[in-house]
Amino acid sequence: VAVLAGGVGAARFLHGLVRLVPAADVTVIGNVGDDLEPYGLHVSPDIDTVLYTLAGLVDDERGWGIRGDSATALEQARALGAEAWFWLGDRDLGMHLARTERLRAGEPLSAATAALTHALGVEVTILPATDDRLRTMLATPDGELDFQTYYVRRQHRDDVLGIRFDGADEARPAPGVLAALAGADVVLVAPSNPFISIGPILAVPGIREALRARAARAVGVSPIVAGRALRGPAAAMLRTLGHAQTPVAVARLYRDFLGALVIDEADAGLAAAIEAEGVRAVVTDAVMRDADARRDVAAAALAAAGFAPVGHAP
Ligand code: FO1
Repeated sequence: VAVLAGGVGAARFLHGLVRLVPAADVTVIGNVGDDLEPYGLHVSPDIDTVLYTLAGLVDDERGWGIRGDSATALEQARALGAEAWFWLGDRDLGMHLARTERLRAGEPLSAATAALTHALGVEVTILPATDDRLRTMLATPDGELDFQTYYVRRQHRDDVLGIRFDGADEARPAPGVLAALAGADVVLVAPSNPFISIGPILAVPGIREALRARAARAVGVSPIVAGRALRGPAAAMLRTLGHAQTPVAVARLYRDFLGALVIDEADAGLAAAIEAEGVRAVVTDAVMRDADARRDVAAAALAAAGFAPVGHAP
């Protein structure tokens, strides 16, 4: 099973999926468009969110970072006059030190990610969409902002008028990405923001083409329920970018490679409009309230792909 994944929503979905499918049979293709280099350290927030969630380390309330982490280093930096608007816990900082050391030694991001995944005892394969530099840039009324300035520093309050993926044209899929997409029995698109989480993955030349080339079309899970995003600015972005704030817009954004879209019962009335886009609509309770709900949403996506889970560990 190959899964296109952003941050928190995707991580929770994957947490449900690995209760149904052996972790070793799952390959995540992760977003690197929100990566940043504070203090010269390479931070891959979406990949770390997936990693920490699957390792059982994540701070469940926030959805990112490590549960119970202290921030002594950051507080000291602030005391010494650093701005430090991007919150980095001490243990999380250790992750970025370990990653950056590998990158400085010449390892590609995919190799560093594999080593860190293994070190945390996570059996899922996590592939960054690309090893090359790709950064999400947002056009706003105040000018163009890099992703974390928009998202964290300015609390995603700016209207997003356009999106650009800096470096995407020259980026190549990381080793294993195209093979995973071609060879998977099932490709799933996690309930992530289509513009800023899945968009940067699809912007890597060759990835969208590989999805289109599959005989068994991908199955997505809508991140939009009842006109709202499960989390983050997806609904507002749909509006400011000229789309309806509904799963119909999600179906339209993915229609060239998507076979089915899992939507929430609250949106059952939109099924016909989704099917008019050429995408089958599968209605379920799609809100991941707790661990069982994560598993049930993953089960609905697998079933929509015609794949019966093997009844893995509870
Ligand atoms: N999100 C915030 O809202 N504020 C932060 O200071 C912040 C720090 C941070 C550090 C490491 C990490 O892995 C994630 C972090 N996030 C933070 C979350 C992250 O910026 C976003 O959730 C994703 O990039 C969007 O998918």
